[in-house]
Amino acid sequence: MTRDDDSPAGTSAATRAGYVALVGYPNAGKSSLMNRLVEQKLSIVTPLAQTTRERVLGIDSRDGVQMVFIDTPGLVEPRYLLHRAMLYAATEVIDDADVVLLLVDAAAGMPEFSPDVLRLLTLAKSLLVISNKHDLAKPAQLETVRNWSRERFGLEPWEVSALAGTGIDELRAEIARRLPESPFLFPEDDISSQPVRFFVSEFVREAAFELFEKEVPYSIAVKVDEFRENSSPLYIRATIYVERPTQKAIIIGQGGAAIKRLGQSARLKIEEFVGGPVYLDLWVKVVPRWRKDPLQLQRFGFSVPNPEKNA
Ligand SMILES: Nc1nc2c(ncn2[C@@H]2O[C@H](COP(=O)(O)OP(=O)(O)OP(=O)(O)O)[C@@H](O)[C@H]2O)c(=O)[nH]1
Ligand SMILES: [Mg+2]
Repeated sequence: MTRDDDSPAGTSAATRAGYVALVGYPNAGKSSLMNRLVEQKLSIVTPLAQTTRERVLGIDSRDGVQMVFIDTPGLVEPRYLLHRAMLYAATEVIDDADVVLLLVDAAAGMPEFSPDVLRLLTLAKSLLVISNKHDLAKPAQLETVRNWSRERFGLEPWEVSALAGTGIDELRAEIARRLPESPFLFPEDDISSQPVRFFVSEFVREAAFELFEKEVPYSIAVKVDEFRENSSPLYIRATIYVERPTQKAIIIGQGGAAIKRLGQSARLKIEEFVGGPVYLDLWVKVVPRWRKDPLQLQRFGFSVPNPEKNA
């Protein structure tokens, strides 16, 4: 996938490039910060925790520096197999990243990471603690994050607001300084390595988070079944999987009213992303307990660690 402007980005001798992981508790603002850093709505954002379930890759190439951001699911205490897959997706990148951004929601309590996660973080090649939601946090809360960051990691946190956009340019410059000299890892016009159909399914999930309550959005997985690239409007057929017939009934609504609203909302998000008209054909199917089923999770594209131990 490529970006539609053609900003000049140097690919000459002294370019820098590398992977930058965004990790932290659910709801800390990881996806918001990545969208800010790449200046594009790539990763879905909602007020609810555990929105991001898989890694989302966003690429920013400018001024001879290519940053390949990896947004991750929150570092959760796993309660079922989907959580284990999410935690795996988040921790696996810490090891490989050139720079790890550890996000903390400064307006909330300090995170308590498991010893395994803490060890991974302290072994990161280059770690930055990011105190996010600066706009929301009280001075005493910001001080708490500073003390926490000094005690745990011996680091001064970077104070930013992903929502207001403050501190972002300074942070980007600091990340650039920490990346190794390297040729670009992706073509400089690319904004992600993930296919458009991945982002389509994410925008359907984001719309579902905005329309439905309680466990319903968490019970949803979305798979694009058909994507007619050359049609106009762009034709997309997708299936929404839920765990129970009652959830299916909620998503469809009285006389199909709810799924119509969901389709309209998701279509607008997808149209903004692809920059053209879209025909979105949504279907709903029940797959009992898919969040606990290793085969289903793999079918939906999750990497499941040791599935036989968790069935
Ligand atoms: N006030 C304020 N809100 C923010 C800021 N950054 C993010 N938020 C809000 O915090 C909520 C969570 O943001 P996300 O970007 O989805 O957080 P996340 O860490 O990706 O969450 P998960 O994917 O669930 O782990 C959303 O309602 C955001 O609008 C910030 O700097 N200030
Ligand atoms: Mg997220």
